[in-house]
Amino acid sequence: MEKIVFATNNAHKLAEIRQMLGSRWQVLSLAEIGCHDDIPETAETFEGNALQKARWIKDKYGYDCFADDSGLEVDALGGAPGIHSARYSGVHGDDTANNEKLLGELVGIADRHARFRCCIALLRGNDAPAFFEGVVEGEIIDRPTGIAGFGYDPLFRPDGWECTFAQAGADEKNAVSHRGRAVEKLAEYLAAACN
Ligand code: ITT
Repeated sequence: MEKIVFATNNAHKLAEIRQMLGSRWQVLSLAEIGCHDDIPETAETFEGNALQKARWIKDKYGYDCFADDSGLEVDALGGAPGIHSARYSGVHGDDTANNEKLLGELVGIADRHARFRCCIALLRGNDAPAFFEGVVEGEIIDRPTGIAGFGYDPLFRPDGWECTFAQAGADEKNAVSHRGRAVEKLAEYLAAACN
């Protein structure tokens, strides 16, 4: 099985990606390649940040690699938190505080429309970088509901669903999610590139 590194420090993302790609690819974590770096994310776009993370690993460790930069875009907030989703409340990765801040910003606002966006950047061999994007539209509900998933999942109800991502099973989420859609494109690309 071909090995590829997924450049993330987010254990939830790693679990989702392995569930989706694990039967076809040996997805290595950063810990498994001995990387404990705080990888910089200083770009202004999802694409730029995804490429920055993948480039860090490829240049420093030499592995074929992909990275995911993702986040929530809320229309009534002009697309915030966007690329700042992981640290919206000021503390990186504090999901509870991020959700509280989001609900606070939306008090009294009727338009709850939002989307998750995921951009994957792939660096393979000496090829130019390849990018894969996935989006899922939905709305922000009034209070956190459900305990599965991570991040803003307890507040996000996809269009056409009765429940949030945090009330769904992993397979159900992956089938429609921003990450699931981007990974589907990545998997197709890798399958074609390896034939
Ligand atoms: P890495 O950079 O190490 O991959 P990270 O969590 O910092 O991990 P991002 O910079 O891409 O990753 O920020 C993504 C944030 O967007 C994440 O922390 C959540 O707050 C939110 N997010 C992304 N995908 C999500 C999902 O599927 N469900 C809920 N929230 C999500």
